[in-house]
Amino acid sequence: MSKFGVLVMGPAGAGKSTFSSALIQHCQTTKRPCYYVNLDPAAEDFDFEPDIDIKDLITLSDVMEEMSLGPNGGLIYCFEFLLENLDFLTEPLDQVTDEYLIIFDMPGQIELYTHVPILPNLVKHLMRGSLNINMCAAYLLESTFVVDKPKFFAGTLSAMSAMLMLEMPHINILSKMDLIKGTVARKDLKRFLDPDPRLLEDPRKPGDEEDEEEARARRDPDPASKENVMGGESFKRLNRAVGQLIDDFSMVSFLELDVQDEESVGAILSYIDDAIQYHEAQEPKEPNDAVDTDIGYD
Ligand SMILES: Nc1nc2c(ncn2[C@@H]2O[C@H](COP(=O)(O)OP(=O)(O)O)[C@@H](O)[C@H]2O)c(=O)[nH]1
Ligand SMILES: [Mg+2]
Repeated sequence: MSKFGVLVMGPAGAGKSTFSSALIQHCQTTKRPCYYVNLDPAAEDFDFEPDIDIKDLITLSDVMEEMSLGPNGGLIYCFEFLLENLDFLTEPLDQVTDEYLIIFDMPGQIELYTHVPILPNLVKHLMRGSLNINMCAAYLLESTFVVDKPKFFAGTLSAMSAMLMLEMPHINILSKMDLIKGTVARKDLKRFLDPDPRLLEDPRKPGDEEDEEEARARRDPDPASKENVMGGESFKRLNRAVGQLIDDFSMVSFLELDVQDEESVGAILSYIDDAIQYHEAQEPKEPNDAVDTDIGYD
């Protein structure tokens, strides 16, 4: 029997827990059972009580205090501890049947998604071990990043790094769309949803007047000053190369999410379902065939 799940990832504050709650709410409305796993050892408040909470195994505050670690080192320690105690996840998840959508709500420390092999090992255990969960990654990035292009591209690179590292079906989501509604024109937004590598380049055409930053750079000959570094030709070349890299892979595009909008949540869930092939695995059921278990949300 297969199981089905989604790994909700992304930087701190991107809206992962809010999206997880919206998914649970949507599943309840559509009478679909789901199972909520909190893997953020620092998360305190939940709209829905987790079925599994990593804090019952280990908490970030205890680790930071007892091991004298900071929040990033502490988080890595928590995940290393989880990997040594995988029964904590395996035993309860073993009971979850194929009707359920298992939602893993992840922490936001970027280290987890970029250069340590902890997450790939965890994913391998969940997907390829005895649990055999069909999983998809949902990587959230805040839509407000589109007003700060370097920030947006940095976020896009971290999404890409997670994609390459995890080797699992992956969708990218631009969250908190309500915050930019009416402030960013549709055609400008399109260049972010399907990132345009030229976005990072200087938008001015030759012959345009120099802007304030460039004028400052010209007046200040210090090669190490921020303006000179940011406005320099090599920095522009680097930006161009980053844009080109994202374009060459042509793997990164974003879906829009407005958690307040039931339709938007439902649309994202359809993409997740396609990626994990949820519907193909469901037996045709009688309309009143309720799921007969007492776990999770149904
Ligand atoms: N306006 C707006 N705020 C949001 C949205 N999603 C999350 N937030 C807020 O962003 C903050 C971080 O959200 P949270 O879900 O805890 O982020 P996480 O750290 O990625 O789990 C909270 O204050 C949320 O209320 C959204 O869609 N719109
Ligand atoms: Mg959270």
